[in-house]
Amino acid sequence: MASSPTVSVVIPAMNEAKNLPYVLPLIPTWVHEVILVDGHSTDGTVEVARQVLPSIRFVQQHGRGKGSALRTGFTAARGDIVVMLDADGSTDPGEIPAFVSALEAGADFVKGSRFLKGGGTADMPFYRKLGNWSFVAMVRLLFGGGYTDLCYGYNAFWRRVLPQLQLDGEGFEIETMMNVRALKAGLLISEVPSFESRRIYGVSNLRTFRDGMRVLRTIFRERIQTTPTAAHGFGEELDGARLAVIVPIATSGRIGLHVADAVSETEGHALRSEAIGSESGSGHAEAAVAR
Ligand SMILES: Nc1nc2c(ncn2[C@@H]2O[C@H](COP(=O)(O)OP(=O)(O)OP(=O)(O)O)[C@@H](O)[C@H]2O)c(=O)[nH]1
Ligand SMILES: [Mg+2]
Repeated sequence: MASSPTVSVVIPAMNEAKNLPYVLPLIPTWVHEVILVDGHSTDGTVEVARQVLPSIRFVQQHGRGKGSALRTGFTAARGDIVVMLDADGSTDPGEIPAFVSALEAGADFVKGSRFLKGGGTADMPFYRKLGNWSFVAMVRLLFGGGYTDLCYGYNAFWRRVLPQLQLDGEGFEIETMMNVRALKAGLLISEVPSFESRRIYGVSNLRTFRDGMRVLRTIFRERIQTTPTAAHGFGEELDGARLAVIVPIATSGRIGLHVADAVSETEGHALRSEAIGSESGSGHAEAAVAR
């Protein structure tokens, strides 16, 4: 029997000392390594993290911004699978098995969606929802794929696909860049429902207008630029971009995956699903692909 893939969890953190004690203990113990990318914190983030999770690895980010931090963490990661997690309590480590199962079920790249049935958010004022919805619509129009969410920091992927993403973003546009480049590279992408909680303590580092403009510029730049490492020629595959729709369900105490027609709460958009694998009951997963 093939051994289980190893999993690296990458956490960008800038002054999150008060939040980490609520986040780190929830990370499943089978995770191979947890990497905290410190953004020059001055509140004891590193000391608290070491106290709460002695096995944690630290890396000092190169450059500034969440994008730079994540890229530093990805370079340091050694696992087969990389999962991105926020340090502020917004993303639930309890959802990690759903992301990993979707990758094991055949996806190359898995993105959390707050707008799939079963997902949600308590951390998005109306104006941010409006911005995100506009960007989602733009990405659908320009790149296909049928995403239901875009500017959300809960993603996971096989580390082997990193070279195809060629990430170079520095700030909060990094998630948009990953999501769009995954489409451009012709990766098999899954969305899993995810719930975003409010950050527990502290204030957001995101500035809505400034960072919204960075996202907008990224979308347009990605439309104009070709990605040299794309698995398929840019343009020809965009309409047929493969989006898997996978909904986690509990199967006799284990996380399983169940094929479902996903309905975006935002637009009532139904994605056609078609089973590509079915080994539930053996602890494996099923995946559905909308083409
Ligand atoms: N290392 C590092 N981490 C960062 C940087 N900017 C943000 N982060 C971390 O990235 C994660 C997300 O950033 P937030 O400031 O919570 O942004 P947000 O989630 O869009 O905003 P809220 O919804 O208000 O929480 C958190 O864990 C931050 O600590 C940075 O420049 N360096
Ligand atoms: Mg946050």
